[in-house]
Amino acid sequence: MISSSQLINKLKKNNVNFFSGVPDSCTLELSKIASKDKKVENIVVASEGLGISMGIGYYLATNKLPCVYLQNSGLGNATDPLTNLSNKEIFKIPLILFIGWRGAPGVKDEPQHIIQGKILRNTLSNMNIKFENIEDVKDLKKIDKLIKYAKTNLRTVAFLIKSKVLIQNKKLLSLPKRNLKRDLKRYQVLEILLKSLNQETIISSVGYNSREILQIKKKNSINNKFFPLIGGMGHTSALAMSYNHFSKEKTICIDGDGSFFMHLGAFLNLNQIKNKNFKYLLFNNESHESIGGKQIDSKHIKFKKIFEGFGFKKYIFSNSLKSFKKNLKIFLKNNNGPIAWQINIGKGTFPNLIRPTKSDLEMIRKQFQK
Ligand SMILES: Cc1ncc(C[n+]2csc(CCOP(=O)(O)OP(=O)(O)O)c2C)c(N)n1
Repeated sequence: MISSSQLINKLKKNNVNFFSGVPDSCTLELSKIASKDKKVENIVVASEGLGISMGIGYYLATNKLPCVYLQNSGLGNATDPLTNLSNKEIFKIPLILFIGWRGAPGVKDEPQHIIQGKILRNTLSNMNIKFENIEDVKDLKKIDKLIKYAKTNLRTVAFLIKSKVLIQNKKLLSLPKRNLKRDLKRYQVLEILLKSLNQETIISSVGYNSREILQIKKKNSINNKFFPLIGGMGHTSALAMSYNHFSKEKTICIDGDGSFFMHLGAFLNLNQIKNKNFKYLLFNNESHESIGGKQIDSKHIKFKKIFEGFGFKKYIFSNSLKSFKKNLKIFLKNNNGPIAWQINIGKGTFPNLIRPTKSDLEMIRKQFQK
């Protein structure tokens, strides 16, 4: 195990002062300490490919090595700029990658991480990216060596970080204060919403919302059709729009703000879908709560303008239980959509929140198309 301060000090000694990426449970501590450390800059981006682009921009401007962190599930998002832009065959831009290694062989993990975990090392080798596994303080030496290689050869290199390798720094735990002031909780809202449904189909995103829905459905025997995107972060809206278009069923798409921003371009096609019974519900907690609460810097964003700009016919907003209950009727009854509902929530989930098992997923899949 390594502390995030040991890691960032090692990187700073190698003159790495810029960080960017999408944090995950394995790399979160690096992102947190990089935000806290006044001597470095950290930009949390919406998608992993954008982290690579930020890194390339930084290198072009400063000639210094950038550090980009991501989970292996986000490597697909980063592949294009890594292979078609920064690669040694093209512009030879060296980047330091820290990749959260979920589903590493021999480590018990959730079903959605197994394949990516297994193929990660081969994928990196095929991309001509040298890598090292970092598990312990003694591995810090590998960082010096590989960074030297990156600098000399203008090559991207990667460090793989499994779950729980970076020790939690208790001082860096809390979410931003403004989130803590919000009373409304996602699970409160979901409990009322699910009990008020008629025949609506629910499609939900990576993060806490899908797990909470599964828990509420199990506890209350709610049988509405339900498809949780336990992988494919950011793809919820496109998948739900397509399902709504082809099935014509009343469809409620439930998304976290991290997932919403990751592939916001999905709403380009809202106009082609033209379904009046497409309902989009955004849980905005200004954070990636389910991976430890890293802040999403979105306080300045005008969500209403985004939704209206993309062509949603109606936008509603709630930040209290009272306004949630009032808007619930409008949301469910609306037949002249698409309608978007932004709900600002505070942090917090069920104690002992369940994680879907392989048999849950098989059951969900069967029930969805029966
Ligand atoms: C492509 C990809 N990148 C990163 C992750 C790691 N990850 C899982 S959930 C999550 C945060 C999701 O944030 P949000 O949608 O706001 O939901 P919340 O965590 O707040 O419930 C992240 C970054 C992932 N699963 N897939």
